Amino acid sequence: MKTIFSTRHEGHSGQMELVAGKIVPGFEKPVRARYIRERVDQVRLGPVSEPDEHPLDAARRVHRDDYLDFLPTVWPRWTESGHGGSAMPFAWPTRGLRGDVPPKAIEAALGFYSFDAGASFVEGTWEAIKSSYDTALTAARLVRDGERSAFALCRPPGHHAGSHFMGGYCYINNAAAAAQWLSDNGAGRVTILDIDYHHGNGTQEIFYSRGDIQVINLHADPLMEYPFYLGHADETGSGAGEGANHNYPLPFGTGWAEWSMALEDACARLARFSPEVVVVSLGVDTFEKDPISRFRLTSGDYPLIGRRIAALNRATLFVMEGGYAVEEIGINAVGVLTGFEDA
Ligand code: OKP
Ligand code: ZN
Repeated sequence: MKTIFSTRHEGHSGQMELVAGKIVPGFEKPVRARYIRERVDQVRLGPVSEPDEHPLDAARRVHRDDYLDFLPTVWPRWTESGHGGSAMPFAWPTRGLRGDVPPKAIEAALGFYSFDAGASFVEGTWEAIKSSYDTALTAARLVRDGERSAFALCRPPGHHAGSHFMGGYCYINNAAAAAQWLSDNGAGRVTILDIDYHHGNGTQEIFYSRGDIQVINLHADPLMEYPFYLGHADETGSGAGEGANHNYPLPFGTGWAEWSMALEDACARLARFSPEVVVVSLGVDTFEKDPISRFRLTSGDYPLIGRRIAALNRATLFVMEGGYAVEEIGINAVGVLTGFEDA
């Protein structure tokens, strides 16, 4: 399997995040991608190459223009306003406020285009966002051109980013843009199978009323876990998308026995939809030692996931999402891919 990877993510570093009342260094840090890259070499998964630059056209198919135009302006405007540290929102146009008037002040515009304080900016953030998007699109093209599979080693992740909002370490929704690009370039029906620990609320929002792109999510129950406000079992799509969205909310402590049963049901649903391409939002924060998550998958489980996905027998694009146990992140993420290859 070919891997697409760029070191241009590294400038997105040292950004801060708010955890339980304290501002702390972000869990989503450069070493995550570096360790996965190293593991790809260790197990000789296949060649690793740099992404090509892609225009934002595919991103514009899944995000609003004003949102995409906003992202590269954040850091320059933040510094021009005399601010340092990390650019981070603190006020949101929620119930009872106006959500239709974009504020001019950068501190406020950040809140207008986000749903939480979890997607902050430093100087290198836009370059990292763009390289992550380029990585997804370049790997998508490999699949379009006939590869059975490809690995987009994206950082930052994307699945919490919606049509006009960032959040949860995510800015551009890489998997959504890749799925849309594949669909626009001959793939027809596409399924996004999101196996990250957290619900992919952005991906769900983007495709919720569409019947051509199926979205399936396995994740911690939003009654207890981030992102809290989406990801329930009764969210099945709307209009033309009715029946094309499916959520598997699972309790804290879920291990392989229960998780793999949900995956089995998800795979049956996927097979009934019969997509030409599967885009896997690959998070390995389901791992027992993940510092921010509460599932109990073990390193030995990840190759089994890959094997099950391979049995779907469809062209498959893996797009990296979460995973914060950095010591084992390479073993776990690449374990899915070797499991797929060995099947
Ligand atoms: C991104 B992805 C930690 C707070 C959680 C946001 C988590 C974003 C996860 N105590 N903050 O889905 O892996
Ligand atoms: Zn996650």
